[in-house]
Amino acid sequence: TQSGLCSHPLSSGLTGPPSLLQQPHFGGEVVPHQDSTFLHTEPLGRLLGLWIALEDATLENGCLWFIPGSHTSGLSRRLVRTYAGSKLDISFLGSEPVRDASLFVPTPVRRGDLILIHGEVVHKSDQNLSERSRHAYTFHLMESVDTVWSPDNWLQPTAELPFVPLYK
Ligand SMILES: O=C(O)CCC(=O)C(=O)O
Repeated sequence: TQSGLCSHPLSSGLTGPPSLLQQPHFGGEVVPHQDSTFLHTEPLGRLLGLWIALEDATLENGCLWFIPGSHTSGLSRRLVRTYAGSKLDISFLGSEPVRDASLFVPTPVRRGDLILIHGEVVHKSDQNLSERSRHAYTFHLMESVDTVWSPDNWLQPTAELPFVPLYK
């Protein structure tokens, strides 16, 4: 098998570092989502997120929350490229259902811990209202054998920024 590396939809831009910061007091929440909404593959099930805590992530400073088993319920929506004439834009196909808040299970971790995120599992993080920052480093792997990286994904590999094969 072969895996490829791609950057993260929630990172600070196409070329920005895939580091996620929840700043103290006003770190923004990350609303419930599935990563395959942003990084779609055909078939699904080929995407794995790696989320490495650079600082302790707690209930107070914005740890991740997951709905157990939600990776088996399909994909709610997709973010796709759209064109108005030659102008490139993005829009959602489908919509994120309102999720029962009681289904989410918190995943507090210590600095250095790694969380593996299935591409279809529903997850979120709450606003950081604490005194402590919460840095994480995240990126995604795709199993590339017999997988199509959807051509209408917002993120496309280029000659300058290709997806890096990890092994052959
Ligand atoms: O770090 C966060 O607060 C959210 C991260 C996330 O949703 C992701 O890595 O898919």
